[in-house]
Amino acid sequence: MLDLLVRSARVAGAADGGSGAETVDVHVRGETIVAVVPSSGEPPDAAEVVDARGCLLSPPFVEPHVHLDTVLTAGEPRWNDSGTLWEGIACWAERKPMLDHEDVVARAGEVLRWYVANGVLHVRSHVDVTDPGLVALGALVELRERVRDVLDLQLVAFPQEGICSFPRGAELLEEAARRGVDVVGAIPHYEDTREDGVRSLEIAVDVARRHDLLVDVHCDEIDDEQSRFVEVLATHAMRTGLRDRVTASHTTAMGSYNPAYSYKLRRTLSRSGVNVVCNPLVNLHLQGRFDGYPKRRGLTQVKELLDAGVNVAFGHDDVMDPWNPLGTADPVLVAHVGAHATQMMSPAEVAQCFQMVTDRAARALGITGSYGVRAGSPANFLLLAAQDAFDVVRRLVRPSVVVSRGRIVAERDPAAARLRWPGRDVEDVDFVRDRDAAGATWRAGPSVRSEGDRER
Ligand code: 17E
Ligand code: FE2
Repeated sequence: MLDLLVRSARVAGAADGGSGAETVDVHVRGETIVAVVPSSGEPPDAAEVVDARGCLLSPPFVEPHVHLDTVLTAGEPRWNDSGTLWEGIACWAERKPMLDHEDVVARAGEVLRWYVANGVLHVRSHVDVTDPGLVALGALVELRERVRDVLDLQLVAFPQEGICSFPRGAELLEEAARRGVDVVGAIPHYEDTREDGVRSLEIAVDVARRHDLLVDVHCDEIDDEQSRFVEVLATHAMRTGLRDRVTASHTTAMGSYNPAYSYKLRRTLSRSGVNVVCNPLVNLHLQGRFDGYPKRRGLTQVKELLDAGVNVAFGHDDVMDPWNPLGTADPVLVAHVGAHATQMMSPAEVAQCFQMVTDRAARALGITGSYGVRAGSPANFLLLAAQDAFDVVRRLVRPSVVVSRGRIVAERDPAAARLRWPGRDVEDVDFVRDRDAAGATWRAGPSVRSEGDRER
């Protein structure tokens, strides 16, 4: 007897592109996938049965970069009128003294519920440690435990106002490492001098090595073509052997580097093994704010980095805070906007954008060992009423069913628009472009049946 049986799902990224008629069944016992088998044949009994009706089966979405301590504070105590990173940091510095434990737990907990509803089961959150009381850190360390039965939360000790340029910055970073963060951060482009920026990276890498932690640096998030700390970080990653345990986040100055230096830097990055995280929603909005026209896009070189063999992921960065007043914690929107913003628009590139909020983001977090839909893995997966990854990104398809640790933790009905064209019958419009007859089943979305339950 299984605890959960998923029938007739199509596998994302299968050889047929996830659009063929071959379907699989997923067998779940407890919190673990015990088998993934072709749908032909009589399935075992199960306490709960989901008929996927040909929906796409995918591992969960992964959020590689968000600031949970700042979510839902937009406008408190004032709005970021200029829209710059700098005014955002100033607004946050005014909000920070008002933080208390319950305030942070409530706001971050709310947004984590949004993430789960959107199919995200792995989150890396930065948390500002340039606070003598480390209030947000205490709250998020507690929340990490409270949510563990549904999602994995990684915490980054993020020195928002600098390591060398903030009073006792290095001590606070060390204290955060002792209190149990997973990752150490830095912000070299914000330090007062270039030398302080270089020194801050030495300090962060040293803390990470001594405490056996990962590294994720807000690196060169500025439109200054002379901000060149990524090469320093990548070289540390190479020489210390930390390699893919290191992530360079934002790296927006790469959008302003000249071609000769860009070429050199991409070579350094690909040799170093570091991951790069691009946050298209937020950096499209924050960067270029000091430009007239022509105005820079202010994003890192996503397409070129991928071509150079660098692992790149897409993050959301902010949800309703001083750096982004909008946001619903939605990785599908991030992939959709990311495709436009980085000109990743061929069919293969759009599918790659889906990878950047799933597999590639999992790689950046260093969780590939337990990530993926296969026998022996934790039973964490999604059903998407879509033809394939391209279709998810194009039509902004959100998961119909979210399974975490073998339990259904979120459901949603596939939305349909109803057209009442004069002189015609009323018809549903789902924006699907017909490619195969098999589409008819997945368009209806999955149906869920529990023992003693009626069909929904
Ligand atoms: N802090 C920072 O330095 N950069 C950002 N993009 C955010 C916070 C959101
Ligand atoms: Fe960030």
